[in-house]
Amino acid sequence: MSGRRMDSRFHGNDGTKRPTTITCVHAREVLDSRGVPTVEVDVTLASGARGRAIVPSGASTGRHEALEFRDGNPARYQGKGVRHAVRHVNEVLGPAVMGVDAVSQHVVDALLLETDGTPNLRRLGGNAVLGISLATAHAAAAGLGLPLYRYLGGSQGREMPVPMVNILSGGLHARGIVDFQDFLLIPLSARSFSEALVMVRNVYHAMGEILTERGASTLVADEGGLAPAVDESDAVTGANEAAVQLLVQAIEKAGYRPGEDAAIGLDVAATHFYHEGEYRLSAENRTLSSAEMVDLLVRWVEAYPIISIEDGLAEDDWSGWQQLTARVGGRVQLIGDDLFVTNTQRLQQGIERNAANAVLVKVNQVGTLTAAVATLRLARAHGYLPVVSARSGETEDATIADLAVGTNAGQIKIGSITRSERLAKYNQVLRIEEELGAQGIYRGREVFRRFLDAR
Ligand code: 2PG
Ligand code: MG
Repeated sequence: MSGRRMDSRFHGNDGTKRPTTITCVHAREVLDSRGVPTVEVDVTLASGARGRAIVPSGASTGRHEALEFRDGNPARYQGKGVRHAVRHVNEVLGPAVMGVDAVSQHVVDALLLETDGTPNLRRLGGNAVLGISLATAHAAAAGLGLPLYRYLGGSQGREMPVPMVNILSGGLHARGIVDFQDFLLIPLSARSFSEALVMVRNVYHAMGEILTERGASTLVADEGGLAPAVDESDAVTGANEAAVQLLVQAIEKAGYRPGEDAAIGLDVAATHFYHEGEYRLSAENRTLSSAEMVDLLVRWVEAYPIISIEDGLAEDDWSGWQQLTARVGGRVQLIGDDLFVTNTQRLQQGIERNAANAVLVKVNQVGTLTAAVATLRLARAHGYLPVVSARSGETEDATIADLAVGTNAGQIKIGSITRSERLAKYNQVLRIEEELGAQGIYRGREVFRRFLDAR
């Protein structure tokens, strides 16, 4: 081991064993909500305190994300095993952080990045790196006897996020019935997180009734959203717009005023139907240019109570993003997911080019907690709104609930309100809400004030 590494390892530390010194790092292969292997890591400290984290996994991934290391052996989990990533934790990355003080998250994360040595973590795997990074934070919090949100945010971290919740699912999460991926409910009039969940549940239930009345399926997709075959004949312009109309109906049926009590968010996830410079809407059998895609979204913003659009354009269609931002960025939250991949450099490019005005924060896109928080801070410093997000492949790990509260992110996107890998996070926010009581805050519609005032 190099002298330089020894220095950075004990940075801010006298080299002696503290109660919060990392003494054991152990990974294993477990399964996620799609039955796909993923990495679970346990980090143990000198005091015996332990932290555990399980790494999530996306389906609609961005090209610029940290690499997820998969075994590639077709005889086992169709090549998706993570035994190599587990070995990288147990034999390479774990030893690299052994003896480091777990409360020095940035030191641990810097060592992990340095040990991998590649920009997108392709050598040892973003999944291996992230497992240690998150488990270290859990261990440090446990070692100090603090809840994770408090460890991450101190006494200032106390804002319950507004949930944006998947009601209807399409795209890669629902086998392509509609092209757009998420049709989300954003409760505006709720006064607390728990009240917001009541609204979500009422709308979800109303949607189920509408679909049942129509004889449509109420089966759910990867994130628990309803995934009916939308009847194209219902809509002026096709299946994707029909889904938006259905969501407006469900809001009304639940007794809420669309745009007042609850608004609509979309995750178009456009990267996944962008081929050779064109947007292919296969559910509608048509192809749009970038300018036509922008026109479609602008028209929808005018016709429907949509206040948030994620990945309305593809990950490298910068000029499309700039056009959309120029036209509706004052009125609508425009979130870069595949566009920014939680990466400060990509976000910096977006800031310089006036592309988007919000960023999705997904820890596994970037590989370390430190890097994800840096992106969140950069966003905030430039007036971009951060939205902490789960992946479509999830587990019982609820780290993002604490992350959202601890960083006062203001918004969280977890999927729908069914399926326990989603509820693990919602329920954790409910626990934190209870624990903080009167100290907790919930801004509700205030989060979207600048967009709502401009409409
Ligand atoms: C997204 C996420 C979560 P995935 O696109 O925002 O909805 O999906 O994890 O498949 O990238
Ligand atoms: Mg997305």
